[in-house]
Amino acid sequence: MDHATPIIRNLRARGVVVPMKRPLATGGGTVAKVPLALVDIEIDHGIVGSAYVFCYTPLALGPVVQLIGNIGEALRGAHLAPATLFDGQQARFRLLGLQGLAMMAASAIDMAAWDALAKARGVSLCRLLGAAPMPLPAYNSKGLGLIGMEGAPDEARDLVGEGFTAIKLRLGYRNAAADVAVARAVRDAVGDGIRIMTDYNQCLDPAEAEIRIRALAGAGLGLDWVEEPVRFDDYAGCARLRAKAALPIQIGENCWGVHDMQKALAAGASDLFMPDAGKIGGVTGWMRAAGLAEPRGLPLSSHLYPEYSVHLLAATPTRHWLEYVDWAEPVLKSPLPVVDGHATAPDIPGAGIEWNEAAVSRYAA
Ligand code: SMN
Ligand code: MG
Repeated sequence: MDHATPIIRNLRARGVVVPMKRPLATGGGTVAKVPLALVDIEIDHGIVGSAYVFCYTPLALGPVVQLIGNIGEALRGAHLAPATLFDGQQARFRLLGLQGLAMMAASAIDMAAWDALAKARGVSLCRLLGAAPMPLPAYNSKGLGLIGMEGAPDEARDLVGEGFTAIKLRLGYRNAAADVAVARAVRDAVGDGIRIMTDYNQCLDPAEAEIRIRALAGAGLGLDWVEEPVRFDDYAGCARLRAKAALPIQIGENCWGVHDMQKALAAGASDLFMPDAGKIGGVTGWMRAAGLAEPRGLPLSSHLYPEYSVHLLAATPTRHWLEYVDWAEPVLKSPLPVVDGHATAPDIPGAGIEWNEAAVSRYAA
C-alpha cells in the first residue's frame, strides 16, 4: 500500500445551473434553479476528488467558482492533508473572515480533498473517517415549499410515495391559523405513521414565532421539529423561544463554521442541530461539529449534500436525520439510493460522486 501523502497537481472549478423538479418557495426566499460550484482536485496517479457547493442564487455562482479557482492556484504542489489545508484556509482568510463565500469555497475544496484522499487510500469516505456504512433515516426535503392548501396534501403523498417515512414542510404563511391549516392538511394526507419536520427559514420575529409555535404545538399534529423560526444568529432569541416552546427547535444550516456553532450551543439556542457541509467547513468542519455535539448529547442532522452527509453522519456519534434533496442529481452519474426511508453510504472509494460530464456541459454557467 502507498502510504505517501499525495500531492495536489491541479484544481478545477466550474459552475452549473441545473433545473429543479420542484422549485422551492420558502419563508426566506425562493429557489427556482440550482446553482452549483463544482470542484475537482487532481492528485498523483490521475486520481480526482470531487465535490460541489450549493450557491443558493445564481448571483453568487461566478464569484464562488472564481474564489475556488483562485485558492486552487495557491494549492498546486501542496500535500493532500485536508485538515491541515483547512487550517491553512483559516489563516489565509483571517483578515477577511472565513465565512460567507470564502467559507463556501474553503468547504468545497475540503470536501473534494477528502474525496481524493479516500480514493487514494482505496476506501469510502466514511471508512476513511473510521466509520462503517450504515442505513441512516432520511427525510424527503425535495418539495413542500409554500404551495398552499391546494398543492401541499398531494405533494406530501408524492414525497412519501418516493419511499420515505419522513418529510419536511415549509411554513410561513400569512398567520398562525394558515400554518396550522396547511400542516393539518399534510398530516391528514400522510397519516400518523409519517414524521413531519417544519421549517420557517428565519421569516418570523420572536413574538410571532412564539404565537405560531404555540399554535402548532396546540394543534397536536405530532411535528418533529420547528426549524429556524427566527434569524439564525439571534441565538439569545432562539433560546428564549426554546424555553417556552412545546416543540423541539432546530437550527444550524446557516452557521459559518464551528465557531458560530459554539456560540449557538453556548446560548442554548436549540434542541437539535443541523450543520451544512458547505457552511460548517466541509468534512473537516463537520467532524469538529460532531465533536462539539457528542458530549452534549446534541442530535445532529445534515443539511443538503446527502451524498456527502451520508458518510459524515455515519461517523457522527449523535447522528439524527439525513436531509434528502435531489438537487445535484442532474449532474451526477448515480444518485444516492434510498431504501425503506434509509440511505447508506456507498462502499466504494471516495464519497461516490462522479459527474455526468454531458450534463455538466449542458448546464454550464
Ligand atoms: C432550504 C435550504 C436551502 C434552500 C432552500 C431551503 C431549507 C432546508 O432551509 O433546510 O431544506
Ligand atoms: Mg432549513
